[in-house]
Amino acid sequence: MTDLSVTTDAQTQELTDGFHLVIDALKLNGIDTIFGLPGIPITDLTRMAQAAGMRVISFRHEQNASNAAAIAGFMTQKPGICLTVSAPGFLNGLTALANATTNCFPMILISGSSEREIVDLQQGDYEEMDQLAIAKPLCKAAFRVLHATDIGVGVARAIRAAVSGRPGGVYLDLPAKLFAQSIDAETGRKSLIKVVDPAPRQIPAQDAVQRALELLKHAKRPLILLGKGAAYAQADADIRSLVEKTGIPYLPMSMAKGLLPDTHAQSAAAARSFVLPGADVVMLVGARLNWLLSHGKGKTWGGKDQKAWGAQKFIQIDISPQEMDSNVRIDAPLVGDIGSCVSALLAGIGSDWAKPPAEWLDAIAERKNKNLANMAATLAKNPTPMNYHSALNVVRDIIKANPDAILVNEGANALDFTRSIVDMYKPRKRLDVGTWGVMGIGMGFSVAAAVVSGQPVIAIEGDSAFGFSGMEVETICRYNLPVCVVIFNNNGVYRGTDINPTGGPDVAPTVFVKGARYDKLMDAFGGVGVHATTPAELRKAMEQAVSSRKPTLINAVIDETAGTESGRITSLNPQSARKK
Ligand SMILES: Cc1ncc(C[n+]2csc(CCOP(=O)(O)OP(=O)(O)O)c2C)c(N)n1
Ligand SMILES: [Mg+2]
Repeated sequence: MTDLSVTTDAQTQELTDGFHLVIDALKLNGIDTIFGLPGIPITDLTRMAQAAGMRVISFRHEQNASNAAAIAGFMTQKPGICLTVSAPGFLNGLTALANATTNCFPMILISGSSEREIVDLQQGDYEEMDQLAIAKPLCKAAFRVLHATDIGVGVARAIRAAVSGRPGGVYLDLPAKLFAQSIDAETGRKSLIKVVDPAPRQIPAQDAVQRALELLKHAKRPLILLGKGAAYAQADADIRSLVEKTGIPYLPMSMAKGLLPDTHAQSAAAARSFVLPGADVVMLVGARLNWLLSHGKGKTWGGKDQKAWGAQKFIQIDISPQEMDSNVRIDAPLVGDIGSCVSALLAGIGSDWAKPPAEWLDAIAERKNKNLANMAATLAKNPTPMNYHSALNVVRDIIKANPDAILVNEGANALDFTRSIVDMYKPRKRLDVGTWGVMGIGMGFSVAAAVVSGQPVIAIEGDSAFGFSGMEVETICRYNLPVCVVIFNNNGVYRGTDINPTGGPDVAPTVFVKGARYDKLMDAFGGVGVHATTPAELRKAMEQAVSSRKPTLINAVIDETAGTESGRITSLNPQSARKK
């Protein structure tokens, strides 16, 4: 606790204030890092937090600070903190707060706000905005603190809301006046709350466990689907045991890659389009049946048309009871925290669990081996110019040699090819665009990943994707973070080949400056910039980046014709019936 003292004639009274109580409340709860961007009314808060021993990581744009807080929350199960100024700073942080909520990442966006009396009468204050009202529909919970004595409760409520149950984003509104409010230090100290058991376990009901086990036991073609909820849970050993003891093939969703090594014999990732329609019982572990899984129906799942359900039965493990039946019937809902659910299943399977029929496993292995062989042949090619495959063959080797490195990934083709080509070996090492497929997470995630883990970070970025947060390469250099950004530069969004059909001087909307040298951006801030046109150059530069831990940006030139519209999700583009 930091105290301020004032001497009056009568006595010396120890005082504290809003600034110090916010810092003390966060520290009391084990929060040691703030991602943010200073300005009125929170500049002094950032200084004082640093003076109080917190790590304060200052960004160039709040969206990136907010994305950093979100992914720090995912990696640590502690709410990541983003601190911004009022109205515009708050709004800049809001997209990532909403994205965090959608992805179930625990974070707290703390924004300073203007004077309530003026805001509420709409009298035109400096950066006037009713931030609480705007944040509410976009996050899991939103709170405002008006009195210094309520800071302890406000921070405690924000922490609980962020991490308990299904995690998500929380907004905490701190008006400017609050920071300077002085109160008696002892009163302040007593008002703080160290949150006990912020994310209580939620034990599944025994009958629900039995129902799930019954279904699984009688399955002829079972499949386990691991989502990023399973990765978040940090129940890695139990999840691996469950998969291995049951012998059931599994598919990892993007951010669940590495929960078991992608090279695991039971991974069915290379036979996805065979196992989804073919399975008779599917157990979802922290994965939702949203668009990323074609809503659990349609042709992907063996349905006869886009809306039709397949023949499979579903077991779903999720902390939120409302998730059940969201898209198709869930035959065995298993509601609880993933760690508790998985350990209850493990206890129930005993030691004489029969492995799935060989017919199913052999059929998967056959598809898988064929697809892996095709992939290996494609990766071995060395075309000029370099394409996604030949470049990713290098990235794949670098991650294999450095399994503790964290892979951040965004783009369209740059995302989809990386996800399918680059194997992950450890949990929570792949961080990407998540549920929304949002661009702009790249540098915020990279900074946070490096700060939180101390491990090298490799960011594979489409050239468009990078542009959303590119200025943070200065942040990476300023904090000297071991981040290697690789830009897959194909001169545009999806491809660099579109032309303006009118023949006018403007280039097509998807096309950027040709042959741009993103590596020079890194030079500007003292990092290492490399221009790579061949896999050999890319390999050398990546190896050096990882071993030197120097901030590095590699401009990897990719064939501008190689990508497809929207990567793998071309079919989501609406089509005009009119002839062009
Ligand atoms: C915030 C946001 N804006 C726009 C989009 C649409 N979008 C999807 S991928 C993408 C960029 C794809 O280009 P690039 O990153 O260069 O990857 P490439 O396919 O060229 O490898 C865009 C703009 C989005 N997903 N999110
Ligand atoms: Mg591109």
